[in-house]
Amino acid sequence: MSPLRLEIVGVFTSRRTTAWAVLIAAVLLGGTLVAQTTRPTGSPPLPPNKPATGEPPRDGVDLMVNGGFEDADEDAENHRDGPPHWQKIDGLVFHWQRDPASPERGRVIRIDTDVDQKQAYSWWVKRYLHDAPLGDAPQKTQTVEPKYGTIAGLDGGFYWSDYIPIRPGRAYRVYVDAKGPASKVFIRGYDKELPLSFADESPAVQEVFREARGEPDVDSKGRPLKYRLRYRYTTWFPVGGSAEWKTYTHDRPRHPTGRELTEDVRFIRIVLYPYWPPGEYWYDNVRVYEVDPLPEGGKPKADEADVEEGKVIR
Ligand SMILES: [Ca+2]
Repeated sequence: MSPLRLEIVGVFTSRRTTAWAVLIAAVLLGGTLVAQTTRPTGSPPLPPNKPATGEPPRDGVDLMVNGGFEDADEDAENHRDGPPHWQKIDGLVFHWQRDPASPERGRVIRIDTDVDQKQAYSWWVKRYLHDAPLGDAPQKTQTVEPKYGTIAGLDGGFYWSDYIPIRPGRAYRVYVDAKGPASKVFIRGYDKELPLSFADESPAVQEVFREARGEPDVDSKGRPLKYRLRYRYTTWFPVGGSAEWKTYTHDRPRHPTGRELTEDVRFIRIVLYPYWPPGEYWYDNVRVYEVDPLPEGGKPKADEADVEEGKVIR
């Protein structure tokens, strides 16, 4: 291995500098794929993928709860300041509001990835570890070009649903209304309902939370503690890329229990995932429908490997 290659690999070992590593690799290799990474799974950069639009079935049963974000959280301590069945919002990166350009939509989710990661992490410790009220959310600081230190360049603006029960042997189709730059929607599968918390699938944020709690970062034998991802199935589809609201879906239904190693998946969560470029991404009407499985189940065709189903991540 050449010294240059070693240097790239070394940079990659730090989770919080993944974007830098991608940038360095892209520059060194003459590539232009800085924005096309799939950071949640640590996958290599992906080629652009054209979002597909489509309308949901008229007679289908929507399995998503509060996918239109109209309900307010009734939990007293949350002061009705967010949509139930979804990740608690922070008022800095994640906003629950109306779209002034489309008031008929009611409440929607706006995710701002043009937020400095350090500012977001500092606020997330207060908001999610110490229950700071939403009203204390800071005004975002001015981000600096080329903005690689933003949520857009590092973590991405992950926004997770709660669990949605699914049935063995069935397939699923997800529809999402989106406006803004292109982004991704992930479908992640679980075999049981593990406790949920903010950023529960984000090792870098968990590392920050652990430090904030004063917990050690090594085990009793001095080995670095690793935060394990918990989902067993993942797939995604592209949405957005328009200044107008559109309804997006995917060409093939997805089969969370269709492969040998993921057949015990019984719950899915939906993840709205905008990242690069830094900016504002809007979402509404997330819908999940059970549909008939394809004869070949979850086995992807070779040319669809970038949206492969049932990828086992542990
Ligand atoms: Ca709505």
